[in-house]
Amino acid sequence: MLTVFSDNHRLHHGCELKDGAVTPSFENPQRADTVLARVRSAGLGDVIGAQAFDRACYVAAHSERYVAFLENAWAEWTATGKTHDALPLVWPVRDLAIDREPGFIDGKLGFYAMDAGAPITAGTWQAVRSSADVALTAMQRVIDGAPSAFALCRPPGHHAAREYMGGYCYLNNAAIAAERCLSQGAERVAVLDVDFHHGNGTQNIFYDRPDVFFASIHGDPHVSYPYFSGFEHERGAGAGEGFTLNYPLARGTVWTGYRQALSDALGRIVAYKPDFLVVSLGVDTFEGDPISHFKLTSDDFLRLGADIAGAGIATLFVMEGGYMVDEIGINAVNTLQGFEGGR
Ligand code: SP5
Ligand code: ZN
Repeated sequence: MLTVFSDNHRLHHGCELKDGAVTPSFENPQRADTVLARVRSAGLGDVIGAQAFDRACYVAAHSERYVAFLENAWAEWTATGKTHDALPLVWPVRDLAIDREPGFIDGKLGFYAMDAGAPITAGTWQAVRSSADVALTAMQRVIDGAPSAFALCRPPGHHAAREYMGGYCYLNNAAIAAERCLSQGAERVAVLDVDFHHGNGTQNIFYDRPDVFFASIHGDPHVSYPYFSGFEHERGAGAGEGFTLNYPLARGTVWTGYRQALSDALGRIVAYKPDFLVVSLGVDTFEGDPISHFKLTSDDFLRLGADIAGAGIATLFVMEGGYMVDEIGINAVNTLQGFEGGR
């Protein structure tokens, strides 16, 4: 399987607000480098760089003003004299005004963020757009006829919605790839999100549409981040009703329980008859993950890949979360090799 990767990911490294303190982010450059090293040592296949895609490809999944915010945020932040990472500090919840974009960076950060886990740093925008370009480059290979490809994206994307960042995510790489399929002539695309955390951003972008089917298997938001989306009753709206599917699972879930949800989701995806499948591949479902609560083993990721292959759909894998740096490469590549063995 071909891997697409960009060194530009290293330009993004920052902090997060965690347990009441600003600390170095779990989402660090070592993650992608560890996965790349495993891709090479396991002999998964060729590794190529990303092509640059037009900004319009990002705006397909996000609003124009949000993309403009991401482009300009660091300049606006440093214009106030600061040199450290930018994080939001106030959010427009419930009855507060969401009908106008603030005119000052502090307000914009809260307006365009769901949490204080997505810092804006000097290199963030360049890394973020390269990450989207990695997804687009790999997606194009699949559109052009490859049975599968791996987009080794960093930063990840699935928490990023049409108009907000959060959870280490800025541009939604999986959603941007799905939009690319549609603009290149596909009629239907399915997104399967297997990251431990609910893919709220992807759900947000496609919630009212029938042309992208979204299924997510994740920690029950009653007790797991992102807390405010991913419940079973969220099934899409309007023309999109029935085209979003959520499988919230209990803390401590092991492969047998996980596989029941996976089989159901894959059955629904096959019935939808998509032209392409995009897998948001988070490996933070691993038993050793420091911020998540499922109990999959490294061998289970081989089974995950094989089950996905059973759907028989041309598939793009997009790297999302996974924070146990020692194992993240093994678990990601096991999924991809399990897929290849299961075809
Ligand atoms: C892409 C992705 O996986 N984003 C995840 C963002 C999660 N951010 C907040 C996690 C909070 C977990 N707190 C658990 C503390 C364990 N000591
Ligand atoms: Zn995650």
